[in-house]
Amino acid sequence: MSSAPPVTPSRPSSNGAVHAQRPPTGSANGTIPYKDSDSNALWAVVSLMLGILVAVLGFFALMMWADAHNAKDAANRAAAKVSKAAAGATSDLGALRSYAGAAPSNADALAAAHKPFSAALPAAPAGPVADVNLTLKDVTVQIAPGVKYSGWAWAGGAPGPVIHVRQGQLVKITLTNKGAIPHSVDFHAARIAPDKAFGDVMPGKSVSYTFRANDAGVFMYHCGTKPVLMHIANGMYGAIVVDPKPGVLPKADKNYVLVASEWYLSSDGLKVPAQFNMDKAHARMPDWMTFNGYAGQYVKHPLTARPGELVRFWIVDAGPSIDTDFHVVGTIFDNAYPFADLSSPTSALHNVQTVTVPAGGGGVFDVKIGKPGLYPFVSHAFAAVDEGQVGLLKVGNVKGTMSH
Ligand SMILES: [Cu+2]
Repeated sequence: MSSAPPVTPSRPSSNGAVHAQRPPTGSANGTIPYKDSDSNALWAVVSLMLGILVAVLGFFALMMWADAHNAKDAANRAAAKVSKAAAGATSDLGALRSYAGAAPSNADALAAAHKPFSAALPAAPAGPVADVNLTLKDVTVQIAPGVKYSGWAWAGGAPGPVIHVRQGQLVKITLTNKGAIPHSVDFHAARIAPDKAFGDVMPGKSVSYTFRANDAGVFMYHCGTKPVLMHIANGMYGAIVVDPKPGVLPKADKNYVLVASEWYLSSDGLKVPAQFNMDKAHARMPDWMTFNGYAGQYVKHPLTARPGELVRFWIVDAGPSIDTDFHVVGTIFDNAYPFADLSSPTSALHNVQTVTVPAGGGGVFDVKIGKPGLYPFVSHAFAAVDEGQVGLLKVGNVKGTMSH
C-alpha cells in the first residue's frame, strides 16, 4: 500500500560533533562565514580544528572497539574449539574412535570357550642345534571375546610360537612366507648383520639363517619389514627364551611365557574382522592390550601353581609402542631380572614390586607364594588392565575368579 520511497537507514554521523561546535554567529548551513570579522574567522578555524580532532578521535575509538570485538570473537572461537576437542577426548578424538571394551552379549560364554594360548614354556631341544621353523600367514585372529582382527601373523596366530633354546646352542631359523606381501624375521637374541639375515622374504619363499644363542634371557622376535609398526601391530611377533648356563637362575617349578602387545583397530571387529589403524598406532591409542594375544584369557583360564612353588614369568613386551609395568597383585618379586639380563646371579633385584618391561625388551620374574588364592598379574599402567592386559595366577585349589 505504501508509496513512500524506500527508507535509507539513518547512520550516526561520525563527525556530527562538528556541528555542535559551531560558533554562535555562524551561518545556518554551517559553512565558514568568510566575510565576518577576524574573530569570527578565528572561531571558525578553531572550531574546524576541534571538529577534525573529535572526528579523528571518534574514528580511532571506533577502530579500537572493532579490534576488541574481533579479539573477543577469536577468543570465543578458540574456546569453542578447545571444548569441542575436550568433548571428543571421551568419544572420538577427532577421527580416532575408540573400540575399547566392545563385546557381544555372549562375551562371557565366548571367553570361557576360548582355548588360551599355552603360556607354559616348552622344553628346549637336546643337542647342539635348535631347528626353528616359522611360517608367516595372513590369518584372522580373535583378540578378545567376539572381537576378530585381520592379522598378519603366524600359522598359529599371534603371538608366534614360543621358542626355547639353551645358551650356546646354534639356532637355525627357517622362515616361510605364506602371506600375500614380503615379510622378514628379526631375532633380538642374535648378534648378526641385519641386512644379511633380516631381509625380506617374498610370498611363497623360504629363507634360513643361523645364529649362536650366546646371550641368555628372553627376547623378542618380530617381522622387521616396513612399516615395522604395522607389521608388529598386525601380530608378527613372538618370544624366544635362552636358558642361561646352570647356576645363574634358581630352579623354577613353573615357567610361564607372556608376550604383551597392543592392538589398534579400524572397527569394533564384532561382525567383520577389524583391521589396523595407523593413526591410532601413531597416537598410541590401543583398543586392546593383551598377554599372548587375547584380552584377559588367563582370567577365565588361570595359570596355576601349588603353594610354595617357585613360579617364573618370562615376559616379552612386543609393543609395538607401549611398555609393560609388570606386577603380581598380592605378592612381591623374590627375584627380578630387569631387561632379562641373565648374565650372572648378581643381575637380580630382590623384593621389588613392579618392573618395567620396555617395548622390544624382556624381563624375568620369580614369585613364591605360600598362601592359596587368586593372584592377578598385570601391567600396572592401569589403562592396560582395562584394555585386557591382565590374568590370574591360581595358587592352590581355590574356587572362583577375581577381576582387577
Ligand atoms: Cu611382516
